[in-house]
Amino acid sequence: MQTETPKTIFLKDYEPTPQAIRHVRLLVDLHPTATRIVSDMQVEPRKSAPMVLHGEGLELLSVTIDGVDLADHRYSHKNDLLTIAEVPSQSFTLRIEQRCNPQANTALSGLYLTSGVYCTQMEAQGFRRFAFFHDRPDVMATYDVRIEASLAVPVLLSNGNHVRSGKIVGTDRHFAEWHDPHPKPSYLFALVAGDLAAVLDTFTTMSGRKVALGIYVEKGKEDRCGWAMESLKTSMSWDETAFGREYDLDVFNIVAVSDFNMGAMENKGLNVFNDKYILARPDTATDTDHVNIERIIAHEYFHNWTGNRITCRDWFQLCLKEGLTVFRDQEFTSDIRSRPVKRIEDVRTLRARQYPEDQGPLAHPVRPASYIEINNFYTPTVYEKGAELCRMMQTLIGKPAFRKAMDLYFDRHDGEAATVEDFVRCMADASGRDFAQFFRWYEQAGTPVVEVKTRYDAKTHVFELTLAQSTPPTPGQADKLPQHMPLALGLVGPDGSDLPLHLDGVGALNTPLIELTEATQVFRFTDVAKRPVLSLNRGFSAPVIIKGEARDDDHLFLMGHDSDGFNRWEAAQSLARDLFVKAARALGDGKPLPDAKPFAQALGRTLADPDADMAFKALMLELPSEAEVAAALRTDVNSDHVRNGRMAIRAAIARDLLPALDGAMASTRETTDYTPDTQSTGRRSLRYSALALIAAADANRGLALATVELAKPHSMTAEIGALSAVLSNGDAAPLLEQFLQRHREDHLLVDKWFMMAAHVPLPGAATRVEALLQHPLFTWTTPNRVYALIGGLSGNLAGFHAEDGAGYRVVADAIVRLNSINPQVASRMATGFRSWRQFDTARKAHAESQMRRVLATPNLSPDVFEIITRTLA
Ligand code: 0A1
Ligand code: ZN
Repeated sequence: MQTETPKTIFLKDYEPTPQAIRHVRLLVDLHPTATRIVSDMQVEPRKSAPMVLHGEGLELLSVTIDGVDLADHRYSHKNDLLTIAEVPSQSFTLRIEQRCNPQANTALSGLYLTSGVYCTQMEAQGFRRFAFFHDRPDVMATYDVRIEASLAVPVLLSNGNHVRSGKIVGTDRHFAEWHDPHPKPSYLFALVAGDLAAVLDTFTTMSGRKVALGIYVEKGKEDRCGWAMESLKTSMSWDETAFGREYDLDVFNIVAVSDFNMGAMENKGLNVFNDKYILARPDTATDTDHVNIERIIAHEYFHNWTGNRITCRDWFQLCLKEGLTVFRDQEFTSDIRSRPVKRIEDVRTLRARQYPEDQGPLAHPVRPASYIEINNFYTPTVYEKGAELCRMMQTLIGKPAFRKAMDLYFDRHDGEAATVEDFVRCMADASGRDFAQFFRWYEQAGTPVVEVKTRYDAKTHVFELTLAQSTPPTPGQADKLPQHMPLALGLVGPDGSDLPLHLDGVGALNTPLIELTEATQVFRFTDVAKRPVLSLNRGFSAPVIIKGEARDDDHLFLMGHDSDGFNRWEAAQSLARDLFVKAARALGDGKPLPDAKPFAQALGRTLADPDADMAFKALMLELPSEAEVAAALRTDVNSDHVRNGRMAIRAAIARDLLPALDGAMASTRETTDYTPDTQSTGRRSLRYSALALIAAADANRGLALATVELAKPHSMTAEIGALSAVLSNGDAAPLLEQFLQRHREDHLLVDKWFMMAAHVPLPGAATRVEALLQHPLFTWTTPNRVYALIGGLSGNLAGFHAEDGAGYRVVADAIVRLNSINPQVASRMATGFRSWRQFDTARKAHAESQMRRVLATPNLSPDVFEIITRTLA
């Protein structure tokens, strides 16, 4: 049982530290179990007050001020704080000597050892597990670092520019020194040391400076770094063109490690990556992996300006760097790949990850007002919804003004720890627009709902659009104020073309956009010659839920005719979601399933459309997920009905489409060598979406086709595509086993195997996962493996939400186990419970009792405590 309730931190309590730390000199003497760190800090008092430094799990060896050792009574060390009661009133040097144990660090926060490599992860609050410090983002210092290590650890890296290295005479040790001239917060500090291979390259910046690029990986993996290196160079030149941002050090290094809690980390000049987002070869990584690598390399690189040069004043401002950097990486992918496809994919991610958060017990504003454990706030809301807010501001002021606002932001705040207010003020100042109401998006949680009513008067040719917005209550926020929403729209005429937009009181709309600011607002369009079909929220211009009166035939019409590709896809999604919802209800009520024929026919027309590209067709074939269907049902959900209903409708659609699907398979045969370009990626995604539907229509044919693909796979995309297509077929088990035997030496492919095994949509998933926990290749200390197997189970709707509660029990057991190994991983697994209240009474009771069991665990981490208490509240 939790002995003390962990402390809540509030945004309103922000205060700067009484002392600034301007420069840090570090000596890091590496040893697997006892690394000694001597830090010399140049301290500048701001006012007279004790100096209280963070420090967690550290052995304190000595404290010195200006060369004088402090006697014990002049400082106290308790509750992870080091308090020096009296410090000089003028600038002074504080030297602290401390020790930590990298080998024992399974939490992977601070300095840890992974496969013989020393590695740090300091965000958000890992630096305090390495050295006593004002471990918060508004304390920015320049750093000089000297690393000493055994000669068996040849590569010694830190942030900034390399100064010198050499042997330490008379020992079997050596050193390297690094200097980072850019002031940075402690969370951006990094150190890596190990016997690593380097892949080197260079990049010349727009002003002609040559930057040395290095990717460091486990020896033998050098041939898997080409794509990451190419992506890095593409990112560097894109940021110059799109945002005028140039790189600012002589070196840019990336290290790939296999034990990492998150995807990657933007440490200044020394990014550290989960190796799943670096290593790629056509036969080891799928198209999705390639695109993710490109995207995440870009994301971390873009942080150099949005996050590093301008950082966050406090952790409540996390979206300032994360939302903005996601927005920037989304724009990057849109520019170098396909903008419409990227938009659809981003909205799918938002709906799959952020909407369930925003509509459940873990809902929080993009800028939260309080937290217990900041690591719990690296969420889809902060990242993905945060990016949507940047996008809406760009939509409201237009691209040129947005670029001006960004330039102003970089000019005004370079070298500072800024706030969301600072950022939005730049938007307002550069555009002359008022963002006061818009700011509510940062402070109000929940997904707004916009109810649509339309009326067409054939006599006056007026089309009247009434929009009513509301945001449901979320934890701690019962009442919501209206938001400021940009809504792109079109009125589609009977021939499928967009009609001109004349808005009453405004005139012709140059940009097809309206702004909803009131709770209810009426927009009257004049000179509308024929009854149009409304296409609202084009391009998903606002992250809301549109509830309309639109009829199925309007959706079918838009699916075939909307000039906005996003809304063609959206219309198809709505129709399919509706069918799945009706099917789940029908199974509950013992009624016949709805007729999917009209939808299947419309989908057939899309497949036959010579103007639609293959990636778009593939997206049209990806029907809404079980989780989306459960969310649409809202309460009393029976996950078996959701799965079975969806499967039955999908099979019916697929049967109607069989000739078209065969055609898609025939036209997407692999003929050339693998390249991860947009066209080839689109072709392969169509191929494996088609194969999955063929398998849904005819299990044996699907299995036969997959077997052929797998006999001599063309690429990892083909292997994973073929295997995923037949997972629901019990007879596919040998194919899955064959995949493991082929790839058991490759840890990233073993992760894929665990994930697929957890996703098998057949009854008994929890029991199978429980058995796999005993598999010789399963390990609790590697986050990727846990995310694959345990995360895989919570992503398996009917498996996790099984009626007998077995799914909840297996995940709860895992959380308890992980709590003492790695609290961040444990709490991420705990978020799997976030939608528990949507389910029926029996399931809810099981979920609740498992969460209560977790809550009663001795020494429960604040991470898990916070997630479970909020989920149960
Ligand atoms: N800032 C990184 C993600 C990251 C966040 C937290 C971490 O440890 C708790 C690690 C990495 C990014 O946005 O890529
Ligand atoms: Zn980030």
